[in-house]
Order: sequence, then C-alpha cells, then structure tokens
Amino acid sequence: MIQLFQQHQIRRTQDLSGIWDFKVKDKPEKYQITVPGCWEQVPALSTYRGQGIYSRTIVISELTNLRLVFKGISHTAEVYFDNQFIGRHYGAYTSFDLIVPQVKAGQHQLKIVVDNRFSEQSALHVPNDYYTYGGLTRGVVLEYLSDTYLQALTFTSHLQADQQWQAELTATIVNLAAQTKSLTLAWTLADQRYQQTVTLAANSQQKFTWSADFPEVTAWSPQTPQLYFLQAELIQSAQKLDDLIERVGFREVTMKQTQLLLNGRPIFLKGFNRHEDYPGVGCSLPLALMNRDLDLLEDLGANAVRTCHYPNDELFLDLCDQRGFLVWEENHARGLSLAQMENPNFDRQSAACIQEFIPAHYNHPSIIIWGLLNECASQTAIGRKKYQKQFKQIRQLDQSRPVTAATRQHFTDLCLDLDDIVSVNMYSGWYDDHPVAAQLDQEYAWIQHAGGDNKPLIISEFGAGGIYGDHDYFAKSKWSEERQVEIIAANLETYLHDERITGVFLWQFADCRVTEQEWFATRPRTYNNKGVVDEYRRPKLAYSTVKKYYHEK
Ligand code: ADA
Repeated sequence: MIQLFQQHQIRRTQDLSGIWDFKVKDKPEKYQITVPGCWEQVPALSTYRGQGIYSRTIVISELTNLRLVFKGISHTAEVYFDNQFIGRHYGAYTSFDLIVPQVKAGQHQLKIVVDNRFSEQSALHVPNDYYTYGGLTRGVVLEYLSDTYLQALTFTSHLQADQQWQAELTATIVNLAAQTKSLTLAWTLADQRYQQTVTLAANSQQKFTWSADFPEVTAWSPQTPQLYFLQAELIQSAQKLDDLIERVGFREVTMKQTQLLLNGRPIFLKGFNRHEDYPGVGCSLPLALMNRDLDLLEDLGANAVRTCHYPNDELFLDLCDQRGFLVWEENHARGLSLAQMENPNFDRQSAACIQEFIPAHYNHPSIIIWGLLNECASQTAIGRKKYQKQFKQIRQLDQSRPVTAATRQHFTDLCLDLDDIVSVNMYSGWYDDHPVAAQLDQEYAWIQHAGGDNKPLIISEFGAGGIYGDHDYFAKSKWSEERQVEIIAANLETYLHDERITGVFLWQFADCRVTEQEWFATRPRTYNNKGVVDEYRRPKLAYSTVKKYYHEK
C-alpha cells in the first residue's frame, strides 16, 4: 500500500509489497526480505553499510507500457528490468518512477542494486544525528499505462472575500504515442463535474486547468479534517483510457504580520519533531506504527508534526490529512557545514529532492509549511546563496505555503530575511545553562534587526536528553528522566505564555537511532535520547509534563 485511498479505478496497478530475494553484493548468503523494509531488520545485517541486491519475478498479463513507482529507496538505487539498466535514483526520501514501454505478456525479472554508503557522491546522506538505513524502505507498485495517461493533478484552494471557496486545478497529461491524440478530460470534485477536449502532440506532455467556485464544501481544519476526492479521467470515443484520483481539502494558509492563519484564523502550533525510526523496522514503519505515533501525539495534546529532516512517507501524510494534524515538511538536510554544502553534488541533489517532493506532496492539506536546510551554514555568504536558491525553487513550485529554515546560528545567521516564518532551534538548559526567558529575549531582540521582524516566530526545536529508566530524584543528574522534565517544563512555561511565539516543536517525539560514525562520543546508546517516549514508544516522565502543558494551552 502506498496511499490510504485508491488512486485508480481504471488504470490497473499491482502492489509489489511482500517478500523479495535479497543478497549482499559479492557475498553468497541469500535472504528473504520484506518490502517495504530495511535490510537492518536481518540480524546479520543490523549494522551493514554497503550494497545490496533486491530481485523478484513479476508477471505481466498483456502487452503494456509498464510504470514502476518506487516511493523510497535508501539511499541510491540502480534499477534493472530483464537485466537491462533502466534508471538510477539518489535520495531515500523521495519517490521516483520509471517507464518501460511495450512490455510483452509473461514473466519478467526486476532487480534493484541499493547502496547506503557514505561518500563524496552523497551530499545529503552523511553520518548524522539520525540513521541512514538501507533498502526498499517504502512501497513499490507497478502500473499498466495506456499510451496517454494522467501524470499528476494539483489542487489549490482559496477562501474568497465572501467566505466561499474557489479552487484552481491542473492536470498533467503525457502522450507516449507517436501520433497526436485528441481526448476528453473529465473532472469530478465535490459533486461538480467539468469536461474539456484536450489535444496532445506526439510524444508530448501538457498541463490543462480547471478553475471553479465550490460554495457547498466544508473547510479542512484540525477540528474538521474534511477531505474530498478529486478524480480525473481520460476518455476516447466513450472508452475510459486512464484515471487519477487525489484526496484534497479546502483550506488556506496565510500570514498577517506575526500571525499564522489557517482559513483566516490564527493558529498556534503545539508540535513535535519526529524521525521515521522504530527498532526492528528502522525507517520503514508499517501503517499500524505510524498511526499509533499519531495516537500518542494526539494523547499528548499536539496538533503539529515537523518531518525533520526529510520528506516523509506519503502514508504518514495521508494519516495527518485525515486525522487533522498540521505538518511542517522539510527538504532533506541536517546540520551541513559549509564544506559539506560545497560538495560538488550538493546543489544538484538538493534541487532534485525539492523538485521531487514538493509537487508529489502538494495536495496534502495537512502540510502548511515547507522547511529547508535545518541548521546548515546560514551564517556564511556562500551558505546564504544556497539558501536563496532553495527558497526560490520552492516558491516557484508552490506559492500557497510559507517557507522557513530552522536555524541555530544565533546572532550570526544571514538568512532570516529570506524566511516567511522565522524558526529557531534553542536548547536552553541542555546545551547551555542560560535562563530560558532571558535567552528568548536576547534572541528576539536580535531577530528584529536581522531581517526577521514582523514575521511569525516558531521555536522549531527545544528539549533535553533523558534515558528511559534512568532516575535521579534528588540531584536530577544529566540524562535522568527527572532532569529532562525540569528542562522541558522550563522551556514550555516560557514559550507557551509568550505572545511573540506562533508555535513550538519539541525535540523530539521518540528516541531515534543515530549513525555511530562521528556521533559515538556524544550519543549514549548510539541514540538521540531526547524523546518524550523511548524508541519503543514507552513514555518517559516528560510525557505527562508535556501532555499537561499542551492540553492547557
Ligand atoms: C539539532 C538538530 C537535530 C538534533 C538536535 C540535538 O538542533 O536539528 O537534528 O541533532 O539538535 O539533539 O542536538
């Protein structure tokens, strides 16, 4: 399963989830491995970093153009169809597709060589404060494509002065055929229908639009996460050739000076940073565990999640859409130094990630903020140019959402003027012992002169480490659950009562595995231990502290 709803009623699709053959490159041992999944789930491979080969047979029932959709391979993939190389992809957190034209009926072989090594070739996956797993970590499907097919639909809603909703829609249609095609494009959304005749030149791709008022719809919000199916069909001489279904919500995100507004009303974000990580399954969480994370977040009184520090599995975004969570989704990058940003592959790999995830996730109503370049070299002139480039690229792809970059370059950041929302990561009480309120005042004063005035302000990270089960009631020594409570409470007490702040994202929801290389000295257990639940989601003392604060706000 790659989405929580059926995307096609006409196009034939087959889910390739299941057990695949797997072997480590140049080693004889063979494994039966789960897809989606990480190879770290195999005991012998729990720390393996290298290349692995996935293979399986697929059976095609009729001559067709075949489309293979990979929702996430960590981190580099080379794909072979019947032993022919058909494509390569870098980056674990974005989906990609490959089309094999005119595939004959019968058995075929699919082979994917996956690599999760760190090297100069990889600018974004580097040893980091989270783990880069290996494997086909998100779903894989195959589709039977007609010569002319719907590649994408986008939906943008706008609340007009008379409080009625208006929407702009686009359909991207691809014609693989060597002849011009003339077809009917039929749209359906919220009981309204619209048809248009579309003509596509041979081997071309084109966008078509529909714009309409929707006076009867219910707005999407955390309280009423109302969703609608947007369906488009391609019809030729009364024969339905192809279709695509998206699930959308009518909602609008705007800003008024320092306020962030949803559907014209100010919102306050009570959020958590969450990594995709769970013992045994690595970054490849099954739906049940994703949904349980949201059960816990709801119980904690949170209304927002930040997908630090990469685009998330679309199933999780679907859950957020239907459960009414607000999402800050982030481009892939964490804590890259200037030298790392100057890796010759950095610009290209970052641009590819943005180009892939923003259009792919554009229709999710839950996503209200795009983030980029968490804690990278925003204090340098070269870094600023790279920030500018990413802000520009995101805004070209989407003008309907604010864009931000979480910084920890206190008093030296050169990029706050680029943000729509200023976001700062502050670890008062953990990495320093300054009083929270005084530190916030200093930070705020600096923000006003550094290009961040008159913008919403989010505390995008704050928190403290606490090792599950480590108690020190009296001295509250570092890493004890008691010390974690003390620090988190002091931060929340200040931020939640300060009118200058629009939202907070606690670091972090659950403990997560980190890369041993470069991180072993500062991360006990090779984990980032700042979760309010541990990696198995067992609540620490801080759980009830946050729950109290979030429910009272
Ligand atoms: C950073 C970073 C997080 C995490 C956190 C920490 O601010 O953005 O990914 O590393 O600090 O735990 O120190």
